[in-house]
Amino acid sequence: TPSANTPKVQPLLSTQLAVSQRFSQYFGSEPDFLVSSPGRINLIGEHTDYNNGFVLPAAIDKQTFLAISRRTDNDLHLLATDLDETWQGSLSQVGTPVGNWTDYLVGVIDQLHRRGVRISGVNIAMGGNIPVGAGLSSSAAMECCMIFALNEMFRLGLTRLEMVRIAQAAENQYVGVKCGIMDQFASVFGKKGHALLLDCRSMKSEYVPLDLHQHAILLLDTRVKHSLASGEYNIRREQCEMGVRALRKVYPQVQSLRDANRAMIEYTLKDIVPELVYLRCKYVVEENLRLQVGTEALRRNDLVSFGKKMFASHTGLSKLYDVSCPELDFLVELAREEHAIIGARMMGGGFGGCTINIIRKPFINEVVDRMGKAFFLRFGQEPLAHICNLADGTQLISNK
Ligand code: GAF
Repeated sequence: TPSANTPKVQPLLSTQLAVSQRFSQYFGSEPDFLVSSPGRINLIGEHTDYNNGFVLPAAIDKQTFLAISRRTDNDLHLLATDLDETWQGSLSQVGTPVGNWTDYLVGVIDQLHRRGVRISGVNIAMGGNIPVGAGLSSSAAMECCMIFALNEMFRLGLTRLEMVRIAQAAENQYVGVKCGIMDQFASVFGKKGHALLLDCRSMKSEYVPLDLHQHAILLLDTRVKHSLASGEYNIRREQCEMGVRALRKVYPQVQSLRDANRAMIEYTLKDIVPELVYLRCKYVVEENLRLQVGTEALRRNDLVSFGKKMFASHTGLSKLYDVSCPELDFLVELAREEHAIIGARMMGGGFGGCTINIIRKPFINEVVDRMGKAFFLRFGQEPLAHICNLADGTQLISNK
C-alpha cells in the first residue's frame, strides 16, 4: 500500500459496525435493516452516458451504509454518523432541497411521492468511507442505499433497474444535477472483480472481468472539490444537445451524439455551430469510439493499449470538453512520465476529484511518493492516494 500520504480510510467492517452502533445509541433500538451501496470508478467513457453512449464503470470497495427502522408516526429522522448531524421532517411535507446530504435521501422520497407511493415514518442512520467530493459518487451511493432500504422495508417490489432510475431522478429533479445514469447503475449493479459495460440507450449491460494481474487501480485525489461542477455539468449537457439539434437538421437519424460519427462532426457540424459546441461534440464522439476499442483491448488482456486510450481520454476531457483543472492535468502529465503507470486520466464529472491510474504493483510506493512530492511543490499539498478493488453493488447486509 502507498505510504505517507495514504489517507486514513476507515476499514469497511468497522464503518459498518459504527453505523449500526450509532443508530442504536441515537434511536434507542437496533435497526430493522442494514444496507450498503458502493462508490464507483469509471475506467473510460466520461460524459458519454447522457449522450446515450457507452460507459465502463465498476463498483469499488468503499461503501455507504444505511441503517433503517420503522417509526409509528409519519416522520423522517436522519442521522449522518460521519458528520454527526441530524435532521427531522414530516413525510407529508417533503419540502425543497436544502443543499446538504439530506437532499439525497429526501430526494428519493420525493420520487416515491411523484410515483404515488406513500410510506410511513422511518429512522435512518447513514455513514461510510467513500471520500466525499472526490468524484467517486458518494451521492449516488446514498441515493441507492435509500431506495434499496425503502424497497426492502416497505416491500415496494422494485427491480434493481427501477431503483437505479429512481435514484437518478432524485439527483436530477431534487438535487438539481442533470447527471446521467452511470453512477447509480454502477453502484446498484456492481460485481466483484468486474467492470460493467453499459449501453446507456438500450440499458443493456455486460460484466467485463477485469484481470489486472500485477497491476492495481490507484486513485489520486487532488482534494480540489468540484464546486463548479454542477453548473458547468449542466452547461456541457446543453452544448451536446445543441450539437444534436444542429446535426439532426442535416442527418435526421441522429437522435443523440451516440448516432454521430467523426465525418459528421468534422464536415458538417464544425461549420454550423459555435466552436465550443463543435469541440464538445467532437470529444463525445471520439470518447465513445475510444471506449469501444479500449474495451476490446481489455478483453484481450492488452492493458497497455487500454492505458493509451485512458491517456487519450484525458486529453479530450481537458482540451476539448474542458472539464479538467490544473491539478488533474498536472497529475496526468506526471503519470505519463512514470514507466510503472500504463494509463491515467481524470475521472467523473471533472473540475477536481481524482485521477484513475493503472499502475504496476511493485512500484506503487515509490511512484506515489514521487508524484506526491512534485504535486506538493506545485500546489502546496499532497494528493491523497487510494488503492481500490472492484466490489459488489448495493446489498442487504442484515435484517432483524
Ligand atoms: C458524473 C455524472 F453523475 C455521471 O452521470 C457522468 O455523466 C459523469 O459525471 C461523467 O462521465 O459522475
